Amino acid sequence: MIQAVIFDLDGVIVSTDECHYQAWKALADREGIPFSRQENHRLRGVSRMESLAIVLEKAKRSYTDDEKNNMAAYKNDLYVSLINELTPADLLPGAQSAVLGLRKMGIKTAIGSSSKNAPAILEHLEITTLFDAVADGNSIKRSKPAPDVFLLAAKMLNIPPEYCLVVEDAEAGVDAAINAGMMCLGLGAAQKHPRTILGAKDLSVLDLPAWVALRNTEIN
Ligand code: B16
Ligand code: MG
Repeated sequence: MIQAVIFDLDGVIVSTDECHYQAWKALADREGIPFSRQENHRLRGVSRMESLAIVLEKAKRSYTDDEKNNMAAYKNDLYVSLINELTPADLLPGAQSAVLGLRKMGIKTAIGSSSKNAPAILEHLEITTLFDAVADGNSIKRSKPAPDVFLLAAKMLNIPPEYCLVVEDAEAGVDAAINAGMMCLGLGAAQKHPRTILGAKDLSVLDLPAWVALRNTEIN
């Protein structure tokens, strides 16, 4: 039985990839470190400081903790100025109708995101009230692929992990869902991940509420 669906935010509900890329790229350029869109893919679903460590892999020198904290703050200031421009028009295809359809069926909905900016992003998209719980980077110590953010979402919803379906677009996120003992739907780059129960390009090519309803009928 699926009683709750936990949505990753970046790459599932909204694409903030380009905003992350522009902000990391500005930092990398300032420091004279090579950084490409391809490398940016490795940052999907991982925390801010872990992302910085990946950006610094190609740096010519090592940095102190103070310097690293300053660099992360510089990147985040730029990123926040970019996400401040988000509007409901930036919702990814099919995302909002999937959430609304599930809620109509009585399925609980939550966000499980590594981002500390998740609450602000939801506000800009005007969808905060569509979720029964928001678990994000502000409330966890270990980010994906650790299961923490999804386990926290399940706890906030009061639903056991085995009754939760996670929707994810990143390898680290699929691994986090499986590590949490949950089912996982893989989107985009994660659609062919071998540990997903189902894969799709995005939420517009799949009737998620209908799929959940059918699966729950089969299980009963
Ligand atoms: P912040 P998700 C993740 O969001 C992003 O995919 C990842 O690129 C980012 O580094 C991470 O949030 C932390 O974001 O710097 O805003 O705290 O995919 O888990 O929704
Ligand atoms: Mg993501």
